[in-house]
Amino acid sequence: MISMLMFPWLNYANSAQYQNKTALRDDLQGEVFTWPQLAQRIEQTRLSLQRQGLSMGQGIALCGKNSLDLLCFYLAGLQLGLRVLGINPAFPVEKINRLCELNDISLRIDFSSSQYHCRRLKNSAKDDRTFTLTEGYTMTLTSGSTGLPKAAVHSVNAHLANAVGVSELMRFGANDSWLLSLPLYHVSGQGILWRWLQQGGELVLPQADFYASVIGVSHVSLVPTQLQRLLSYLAKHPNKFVCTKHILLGGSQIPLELTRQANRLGIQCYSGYGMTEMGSTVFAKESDETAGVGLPLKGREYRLVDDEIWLKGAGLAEGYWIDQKIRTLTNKQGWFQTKDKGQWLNNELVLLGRLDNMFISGGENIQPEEIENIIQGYELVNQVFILPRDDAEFGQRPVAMIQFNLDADTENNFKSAVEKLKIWLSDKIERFKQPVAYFPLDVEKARQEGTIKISRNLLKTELMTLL
Ligand code: 4YB
Repeated sequence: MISMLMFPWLNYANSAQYQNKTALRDDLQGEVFTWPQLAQRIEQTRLSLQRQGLSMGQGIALCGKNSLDLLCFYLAGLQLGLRVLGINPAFPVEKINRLCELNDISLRIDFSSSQYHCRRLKNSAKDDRTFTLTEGYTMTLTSGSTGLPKAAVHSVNAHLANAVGVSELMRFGANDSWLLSLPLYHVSGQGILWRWLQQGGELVLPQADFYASVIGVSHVSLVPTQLQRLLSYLAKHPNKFVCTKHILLGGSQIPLELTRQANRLGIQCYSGYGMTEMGSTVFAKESDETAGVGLPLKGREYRLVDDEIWLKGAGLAEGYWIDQKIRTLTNKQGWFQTKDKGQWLNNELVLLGRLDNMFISGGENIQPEEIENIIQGYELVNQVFILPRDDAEFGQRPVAMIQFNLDADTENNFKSAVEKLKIWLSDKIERFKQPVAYFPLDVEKARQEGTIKISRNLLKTELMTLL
């Protein structure tokens, strides 16, 4: 029997203090729910899953963008002791089917904006296997660079433990609201949900005009490109009232210029570093004038071993789901090796890039993120990626894919911006690190629908067509 104490929404629904308190505001549908109303809705979903014959240890896949229905299935599934896997609905059907097979999913639920559709999957009919699990788990697909992503398996307690440190740093409490601004099939969306549940605050599902919702809550999580868009939105609507007090950033390098601009508007930004396997944020600080990510949050531990960041503590997954079992993701000493390169500088962690992005040019190591960070400092640059291009003499050489901040992004403008950038860059990094060619980057095209970051592998494929 699973202890009900694990599920905060049941506690709030039964507590006198929370009877009339808003738990959730769905700005898309224009609905508001108190804790008892929300708990009732989750209970109905739990009963419908139970009627479908699902029991402890079995898997369900939720395939859709964020919605109240999807959120209820996520929580009801956990309450029933199921494994709950989120899938990006923009994935090709073949990939979705394969992921359901590999993760032993018995029921797939597809969500559209107004309804959902349940589909029993083949393996479930003869599936009496009990997976010898004793509680519900979330399964979150990692953003593995090649092949099919693995699912990291988290217990409810791991998510709740992760939530504590972030809420503490960002002063998020029962009287605050956090926008569900990132997808629940990604760990960044789940991080928001567990902070909300852990603190008993208010969760807001955004309206169609996303940035109007962003400025209507106290707390928001954004990836850096979304912050950039928020700043353009605010520049276009200077008279709008901005409630937003705290913005958590993460997922990729956070340009200082962005956090400076937001801070000038009275919005406190937080520079965070996290990942799927650790249940979202691990390090974070109030953004300041240095590019680091501060100290580990409460309950997390780190080590730097040969420049690689090793982590453990609050939020660590139980393991990956492989061959019908949870298999550990830590090394022999009990640490998760991140493949992120880091340095301890002036009492904080500074991220230097992914170890697996490094390449060799004429015998010298090139870490693409080092070059990107320097180029990002040039005021006309919106976003830049450095990729290796094969070269007969050097093995590989760096080339840049770049998006400038140009009013009219014509070919001529691009060429002249590159010429100016080359002059600016010439005394900022070693010769062998300077890109040997520049190509325009179309951020919208490069971003796979529904993913929160741009995939370097897709950019490499795109680059091949440009060479
Ligand atoms: C970074 C990085 C950084 C990650 N600089 N590389 O709640 C949050 O923490 C949150 C808030 C806003 C936006 C995103 C988040 C996240 O959860 C992000 C978590 C994430 O990106 N997970 S991931 O598994 O998809 O990728 C993890 C990898 O991303 C890390 O191993 C790093 O390589 C990279 N990364 N934060 C530079 N600040």
